[in-house]
Amino acid sequence: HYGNPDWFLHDRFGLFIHWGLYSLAARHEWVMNREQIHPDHYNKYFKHFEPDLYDPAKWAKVAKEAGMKYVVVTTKHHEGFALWDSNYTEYKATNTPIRKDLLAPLVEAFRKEGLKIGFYHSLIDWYHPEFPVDCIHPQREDEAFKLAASGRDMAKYREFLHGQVRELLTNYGKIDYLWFDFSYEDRGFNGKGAKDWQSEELEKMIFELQPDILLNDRLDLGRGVTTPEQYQPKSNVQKNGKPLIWEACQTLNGSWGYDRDNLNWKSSELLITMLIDTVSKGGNLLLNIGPNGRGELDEKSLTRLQEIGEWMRLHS
Ligand code: FUL
Repeated sequence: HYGNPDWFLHDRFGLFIHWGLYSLAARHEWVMNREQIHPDHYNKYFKHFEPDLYDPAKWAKVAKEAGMKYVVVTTKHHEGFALWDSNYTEYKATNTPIRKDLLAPLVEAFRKEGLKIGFYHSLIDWYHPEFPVDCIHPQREDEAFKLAASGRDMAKYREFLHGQVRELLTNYGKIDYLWFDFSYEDRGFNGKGAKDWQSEELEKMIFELQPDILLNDRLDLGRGVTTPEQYQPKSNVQKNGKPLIWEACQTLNGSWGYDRDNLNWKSSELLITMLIDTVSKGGNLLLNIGPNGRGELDEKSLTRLQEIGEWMRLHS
């Protein structure tokens, strides 16, 4: 049940990309939740999503030059918007003003630079009409919304979830890594875990479609790559005395999605120290960028990736 981790353990350093409608809002990928924005209002980002400066070949080149060996891109984040031309929804890139599948050219560009391909996929969906309102849903305090949503059927949502995963693992060639996000059974009202996603069945389908694929640990099955988020573990990561495969997931400034007014940028020196720290403890580093709503990488991200690349070259 574990895919083949050999390349992953060898490669050690990957690029995480958070890119979606929230990039246009420009203040964190949880903006819909944090500001409890109603889907009808959030819709403006969908109507105006037109990343005219999108150039995945440039992103791939920047990653390659930084010494990164794989990419993990958000196919769909919690907001529910699909970056690809999914048959299961109208809420997708091909129906925004850009009118293109944005995932296909990205996969192609990164493959061309020799990087392995990973898909981030949100188990959570704040747009889908059958996803029950729960403790972390943006409309959790909206009584009228909750009443209208009371008949929502998780089984129907699950069909959609499994269907979209099937599409992603069928239409884009060999996918090396699937990064699900996330389970929260213990977080309160209607919290969700393996039985809600039917994780066992989902995992079975995934390995049928992509026998060598690697999975992270967020399907709530107690296996897969362990993914500590925004902290550096104290030592190598273990379970019952046995070392685990793990990946430190880190941001450049505390936000995963593009956050225009953020002032918390880590220095290149700190990021390099984090890379060394991670690898010295037997882990991988998955370092994130948040391109903006026009598909551009801001100067601060670019400089940091370039400086990491300079250090990598100096130290072979
Ligand atoms: C979390 C998500 O909720 C964040 O938005 C982000 O995608 C991070 C990598 O995983 O659990």
